[in-house]
Amino acid sequence: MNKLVKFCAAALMVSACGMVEAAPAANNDFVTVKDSHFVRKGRAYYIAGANFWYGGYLGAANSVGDRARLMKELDNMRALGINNLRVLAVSEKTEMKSAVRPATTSAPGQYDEELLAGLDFLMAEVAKRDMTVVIYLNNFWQWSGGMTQYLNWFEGTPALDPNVTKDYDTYMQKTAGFYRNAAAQTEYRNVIAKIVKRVNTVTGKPYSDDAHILSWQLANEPRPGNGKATPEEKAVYVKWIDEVAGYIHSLDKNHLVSSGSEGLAGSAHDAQLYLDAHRTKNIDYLTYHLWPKNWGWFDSNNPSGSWDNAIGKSRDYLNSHIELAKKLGKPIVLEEFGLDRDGPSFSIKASTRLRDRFYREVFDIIATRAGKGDPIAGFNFWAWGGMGRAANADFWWKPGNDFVGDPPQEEQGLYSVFDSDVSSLLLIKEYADRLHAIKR
Ligand code: IFL
Repeated sequence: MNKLVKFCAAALMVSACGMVEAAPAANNDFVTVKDSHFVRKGRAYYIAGANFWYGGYLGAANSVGDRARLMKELDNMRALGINNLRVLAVSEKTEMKSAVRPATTSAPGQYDEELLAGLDFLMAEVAKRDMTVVIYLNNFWQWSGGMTQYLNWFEGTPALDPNVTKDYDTYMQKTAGFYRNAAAQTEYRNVIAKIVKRVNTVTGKPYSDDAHILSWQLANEPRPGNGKATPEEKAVYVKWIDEVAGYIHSLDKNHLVSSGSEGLAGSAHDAQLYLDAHRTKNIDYLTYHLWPKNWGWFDSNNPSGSWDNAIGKSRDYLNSHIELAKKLGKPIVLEEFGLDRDGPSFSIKASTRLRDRFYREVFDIIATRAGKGDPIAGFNFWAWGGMGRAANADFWWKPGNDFVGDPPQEEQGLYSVFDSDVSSLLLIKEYADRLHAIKR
């Protein structure tokens, strides 16, 4: 407890001292890519980031949001050295139970301006703390409505909730139909234009002039289909990434554009496909995600029996993607990874020994390779739970409950890092400091 109090006091001091007011962006305030690395304000820029999908929701002025909490979360993250957030921009209203509600888009062309202003508030507060944000504009998964909901609108097919059907292969194969549906693509581009060309209602600044946006991201974890995607499906996916990224660049010359891909695990384990999808000049850097338990490498009911396998495969995954980035001469960001609490348990009272061990392995590879000059630009752990707490005995989110790092398709507490997880927070701070100290 003593350690926690000391940590929090130190954290608050750093955040209070470090606050800066939003100022007009100078040209070199934008994150750019030079020689396979990020540069900002004339210096190497490494990301020690968090996933914070609900940041815009917390920013809403109505009862959906909690601005006081949002400001405290940002202060606490900044005090840990977290300098980047990965945030959801929009959500689509759906009947699916495991999706967040309310949604920013209630039907094609109908947008909830009050909720969208939450993203404005978030961006205004991020600017005061000089952090940067990756903003994703769609979701391959159902927890924000996403591509399956677009298909419901424009194809009339039911939005598929794989939490209910339990059939992920069919879900992925059908959801990839989104890339081929012309009407869905038109509405998706309308939404992109609405966000990218938006003028922040809090600061009065156009988003396209906001140097605190690191990149626009096409979607969370877009996949070409399932593990058996056909050559045609792969070609459609590559073309979609190129064209949508090009469209975003045509609207906004200042910001980077990224895909949101998981890497090989989200590319039917086809390295050529992953390279082809990220080769285009319209994609400025590569992304990848690492999920040992989701991918069956780690069994949290048999941690000692599966640990070596999980860590061996994770190391290979981390390193091999850095080699792929080298081939394309672009930076790469590990923008999601996580492991569950000991037990396994969703309870905030459960220890996080295994997670911390896993985080250290991941951080160590990233910091070591970044230190050597390899094109790994940093990480976003999944996900910041902060002050949020699960309200229900079964850990499932219901409207009105706190938002945490785990979206509503998973139990709250599965992968979230809470503000009471002192050992994890200290670890994040240790490696954030290491990354920020790298000079080039
Ligand atoms: O919550 C999940 C999220 O949809 C994602 N990737 C994996 C997370 C944890 O399962 O993008």
